Amino acid sequence: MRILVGIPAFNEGGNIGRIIKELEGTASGIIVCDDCSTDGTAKVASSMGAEVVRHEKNSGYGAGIGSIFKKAKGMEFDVLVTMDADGQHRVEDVPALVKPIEDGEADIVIGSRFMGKESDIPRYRKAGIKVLTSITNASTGKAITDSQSGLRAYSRKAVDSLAPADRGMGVSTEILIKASGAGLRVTEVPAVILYGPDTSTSHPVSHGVSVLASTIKFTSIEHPLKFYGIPGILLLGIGLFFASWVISEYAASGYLITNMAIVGIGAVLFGTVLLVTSILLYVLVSVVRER
Ligand SMILES: Nc1nc2c(ncn2[C@@H]2O[C@H](COP(=O)(O)OP(=O)(O)O)[C@@H](O)[C@H]2O)c(=O)[nH]1
Ligand SMILES: [Mg+2]
Repeated sequence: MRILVGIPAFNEGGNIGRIIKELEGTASGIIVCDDCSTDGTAKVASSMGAEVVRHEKNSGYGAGIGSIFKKAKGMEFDVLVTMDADGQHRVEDVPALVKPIEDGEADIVIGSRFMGKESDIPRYRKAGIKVLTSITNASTGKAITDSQSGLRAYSRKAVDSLAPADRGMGVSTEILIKASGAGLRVTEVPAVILYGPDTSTSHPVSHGVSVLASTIKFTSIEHPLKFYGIPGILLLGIGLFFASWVISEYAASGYLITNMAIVGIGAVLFGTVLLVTSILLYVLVSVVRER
């Protein structure tokens, strides 16, 4: 098994050297995506033999994962493992992470911090990750425990069939939504994720909001008919109900209930907009996919 390790890194000059050293004997190759660091991250990584992909300007974690996938596509490997550069992920968890792919049982393996192994997660982060994971599961129809873990293994097939586009932390969810659409098999293994003083670059609230926004975006692209069409039909039904009620009241008593009429017309209009959106988006996505 050739294990290629991809590490997105932003100002991790103090950590990256140790991680590359620890990967000796486990990784057959290492890609470090240096996202315009100012602290010599790239220098340390390339001096230690890692393949360095450099961004001209800071583009975000997701852009880093995207560049790692792009680079990996042209390289030889059996499994691509992604792990963070800040020391939160342990090299000793890698063998168990790649095993389901080695055994031909999965295309994507997530190292989950919620499967029994002790991770000392701050309570607000735990709550946030659980909410984001539930929303991801609602979108994919799967029962994953940790949709936000960056410690993952991807089969060659998964890397070849995915092109992550989200530039921020939403990329973890994006990949799971796209994987579900592409019929890739996703599984999880327990992993320990270490929390220390310098293990986060973004504020947890803005982090959560940005992941939520991209989850909505990618769900709507993946399932436009369900996402816009079902609410559209419901609103259209509600609107027609109110409209027919207003009309029959008017016929019976000659009195026009303006409030109800406004609600009815509003719901019909909004429902129609959603329905048209769902169909247009569905056609658009189908055309783009065929290309
Ligand atoms: N490419 C890239 N990587 C980043 C950026 N910000 C953070 N990272 C890396 O992504 C990983 C996870 O980031 P971190 O802020 O620790 O996320 P958290 O642990 O989920 O809060 C670390 O390896 C960081 O070095 C960025 O702007 N661009
Ligand atoms: Mg971190």
